[in-house]
Amino acid sequence: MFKENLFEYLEKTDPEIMEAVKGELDRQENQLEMIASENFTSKAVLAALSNPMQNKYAEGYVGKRYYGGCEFVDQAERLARRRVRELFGAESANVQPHSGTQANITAYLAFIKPGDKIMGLSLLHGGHLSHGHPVNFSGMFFDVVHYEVDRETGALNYDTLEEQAKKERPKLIVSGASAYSRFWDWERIRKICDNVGAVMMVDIAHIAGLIAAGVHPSPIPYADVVTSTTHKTLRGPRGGFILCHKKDKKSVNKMNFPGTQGGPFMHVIAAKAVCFKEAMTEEFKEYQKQVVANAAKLASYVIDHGFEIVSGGTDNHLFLIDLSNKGLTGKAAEKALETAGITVNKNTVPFDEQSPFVTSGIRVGTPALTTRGMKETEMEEVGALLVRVLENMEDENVLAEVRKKSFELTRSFPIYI
Ligand code: DSN
Repeated sequence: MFKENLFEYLEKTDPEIMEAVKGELDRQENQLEMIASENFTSKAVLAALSNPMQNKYAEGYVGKRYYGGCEFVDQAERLARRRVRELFGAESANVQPHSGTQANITAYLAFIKPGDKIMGLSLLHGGHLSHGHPVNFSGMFFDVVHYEVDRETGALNYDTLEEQAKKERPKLIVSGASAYSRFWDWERIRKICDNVGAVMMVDIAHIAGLIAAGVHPSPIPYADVVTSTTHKTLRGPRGGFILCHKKDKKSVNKMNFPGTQGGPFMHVIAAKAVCFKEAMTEEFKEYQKQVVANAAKLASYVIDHGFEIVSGGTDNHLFLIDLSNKGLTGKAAEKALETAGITVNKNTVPFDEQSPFVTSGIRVGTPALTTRGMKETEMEEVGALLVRVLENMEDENVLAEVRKKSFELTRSFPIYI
């Protein structure tokens, strides 16, 4: 299509930016990436992201745009919508949200009004900023009550949730999380929503890939509206989407555009279509099974070596290590691990006594390492490196030695090169 390779062209025209791009590529290739929300897309997704649809304005929807020349972007958006509906078994889909938070803005406002009461999992207990945190639009626009995990088990207690919902009578209950390692009981949440007359909204951003592959229960048969990102376990471009029933399609579409967004990113929508197609394959199902198996293996390794995991284990792609019993902070652990070539993020643990800038925990995820082809054997190696750093955080020689080993491990599992 292009006479020249796009990266070679960028190198010639803007070497300074190309230097940053190469640096990032090397970082991704050479470090053990364990941030639970990150992944490595296929080359097909990357190619779709740099396609000339990026130049096109296409406010509106397929067949009903406010601009001419939309024949081919319509073709891409039609494919993306059809594929994501089929992938999740949903009646209707909107693939225009620029991100998960944008999808959430649209979903709230399509179903409830500013000032209405919502209930969401507290950020400090694994929820998300856009589930009602005071510094976020969701906390500013709505009257928010948060639910929390159980102090004893570190998992949700649905009886407590039901009691709270009966007392608070929210208009909408949002479930889903960014740092929760257990299955969700969607059927029970549906019953709670029905009992109190609340809209059931589910944000599956973290677990979308697992749900698509059938390794996590799907909320689709129960929820009124489901939001997601496309770039976490689903392994697509950065972006969002919304699934809903046919009867709500009009209000969701209207709230997305013109309600909360302008022109859709048509190149990203093309890349989302590529991702949805990839997610329908057997290979993708096997990948997601391996993500979960790897997380379980790694979690049991760190538990066996004396570390505490919130809720005692994991059903999905991530887990939280609670470092408080070791007298360590998440902030210091994140830094030491990065020096040793392992990327994680500090994370609050439920009932954390440290501030969100310091934290008592780290969040560990396996989607990216699994994309590289790593399996249980490598998880033992990664677990050993992780534990060695956490037990010797002040020892620069140990950090250098682990850095060498993590680099060697990455060499056997290249991503793009
Ligand atoms: N930033 C994402 C995560 O890391 O989970 C959530 O938006």
